Amino acid sequence: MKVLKIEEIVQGILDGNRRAVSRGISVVENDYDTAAARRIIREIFPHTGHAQIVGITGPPGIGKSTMIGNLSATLSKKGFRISVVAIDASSPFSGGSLLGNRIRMQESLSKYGVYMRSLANRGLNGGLSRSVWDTVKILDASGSDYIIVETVGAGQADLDIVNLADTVIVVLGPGLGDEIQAIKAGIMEIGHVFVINKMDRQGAFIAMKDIEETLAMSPKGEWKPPVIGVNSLNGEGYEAFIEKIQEHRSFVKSHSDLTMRKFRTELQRTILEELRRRFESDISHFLSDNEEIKQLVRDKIDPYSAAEKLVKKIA
Ligand SMILES: Nc1nc2c(ncn2[C@@H]2O[C@H](COP(=O)(O)OP(=O)(O)O)[C@@H](O)[C@H]2O)c(=O)[nH]1
Ligand SMILES: [Mg+2]
Repeated sequence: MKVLKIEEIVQGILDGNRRAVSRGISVVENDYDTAAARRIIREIFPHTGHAQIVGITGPPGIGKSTMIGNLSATLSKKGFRISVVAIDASSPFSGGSLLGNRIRMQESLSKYGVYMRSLANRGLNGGLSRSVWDTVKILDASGSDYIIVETVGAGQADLDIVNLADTVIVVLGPGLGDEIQAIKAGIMEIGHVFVINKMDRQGAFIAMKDIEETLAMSPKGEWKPPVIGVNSLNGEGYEAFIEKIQEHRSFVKSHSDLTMRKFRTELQRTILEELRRRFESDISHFLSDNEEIKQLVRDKIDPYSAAEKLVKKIA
């Protein structure tokens, strides 16, 4: 197979060519050629902004992957182009699902032409890594209408999804036991649509009521997060669910300050990463052989005071 040149990758992405999309994602995922990765993003960026980025988060086993199978099939049937990104999973259909179930899901994805990609997450401080942001841009420029991102269901990466996604779906359900309070702690503030999955199971209505009550006590913004009950095994509740996703898209589109805020957050991260990259080698070089440092040690100057003194010389 011929190796694609950067300009072929860029053109292929804009044409919606899957091989070019996959190559492009591999370039931004691996750090071996930063210049190439940056060039791809620079050239495709003017063609981004169409897709709705939908983040799906919730505890492991709650049914996120099953849900994505249903969502992407339903949206595809309506004529939309769907891409799926699974963070930190060898497949988005690993976890609790049975093998047969997993194979059926993948079949339905390929039947409807859904593009699927798994990414390892190596973000600083446990947040989502830069490659996730870049991957979403590539999928956006390639003509996706919806980009569905499934997070791991534990920790910082799940909260960071609010910075990446236009619409955050928080999935909860019956049977979470006492853990529910810990799970809710971080996640309640980031959801735009709350979905109670497994409505066929006992305790689903209680779970739904619990979430509604928690939301009723939360501070109110202009968007009131709805709570929808679904059964992902038979598709019950999905029409109402998809309606809410589309409603939230219209809400975001009519509030340009939200887009601005997202851009500002991304810019701030990019600047911090750039500064870190730039100063890291300078600092270790500066510290490696420095008479002044030896003196600081001899004088028993504490690291805070020493750093304050030295920062002025490096930066
Ligand atoms: N009873 C019931 N089981 C479900 C439902 N949705 C998903 N499951 C099952 O829950 C298990 C975990 O699903 P999965 O999608 O892998 O969860 P994830 O870890 O959140 O991605 C699988 O065995 C699914 O078949 C539902 O609505 N009702
Ligand atoms: Mg999963």
